[in-house]
Amino acid sequence: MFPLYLITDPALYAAAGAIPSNPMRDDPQKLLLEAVGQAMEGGARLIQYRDKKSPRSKMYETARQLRRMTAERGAVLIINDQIDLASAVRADGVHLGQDDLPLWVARKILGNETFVGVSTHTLEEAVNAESEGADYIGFGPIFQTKTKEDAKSPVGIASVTEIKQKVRLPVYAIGGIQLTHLPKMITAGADGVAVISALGGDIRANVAEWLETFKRFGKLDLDKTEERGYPQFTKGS
Ligand code: TZP
Ligand code: MG
Repeated sequence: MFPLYLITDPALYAAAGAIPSNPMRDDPQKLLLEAVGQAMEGGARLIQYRDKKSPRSKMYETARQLRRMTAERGAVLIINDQIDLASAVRADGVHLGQDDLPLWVARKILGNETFVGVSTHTLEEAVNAESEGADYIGFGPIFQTKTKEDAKSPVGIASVTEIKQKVRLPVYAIGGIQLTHLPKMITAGADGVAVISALGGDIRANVAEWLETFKRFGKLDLDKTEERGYPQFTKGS
């Protein structure tokens, strides 16, 4: 799977929203779509739509737009929490927390061709996610994060290695991750990182820089990826 997993929390586009002359300033949905557009221009191809506050009717419209934009770029769209929304917009996947509907329900509704990811905080949760048939896990928070209100205590980088010794699923490290952490994250065994705030600001340039770093560490062959039309997104690869 693609090593950079971008999540659309407001912390991603806070900088754009703070510019008084920005005409989109008071419209979070527009800021979000603009941010994702810039991210994809920078090379992002794995996007999670995460929105904890908007009414579901608004979310549906935003998710539809994201589906259109991601499809145009051959990017993967994952919907956070909401299985029905993922189904409604034909997203590529859904991401479930420990308190969301059980994984088997997502499978029943979305089928086997749709990605189902699970947030995990412990080895036990990671092992369970694998045995229940998850396609990947998010694991963290690795470091302290201000982005998630109810974030649990940081687990540290070493726990990524522990998880990778016991679980074969792709592991996305999440929580407080900065560009400078990438080499250590990769060495620890993370298959990728899920990031919000550290990609904010000049999102296009930041994404491009993160991807270059992945490339340098052998985690992404941008040329080949482009040529092959992102085959790593097929399930089971
Ligand atoms: N889940 C665990 S930590 C986190 C989520 C959604 C927030 C990650 O955001 P940031 O800004 O990259 O720390
Ligand atoms: Mg969740």
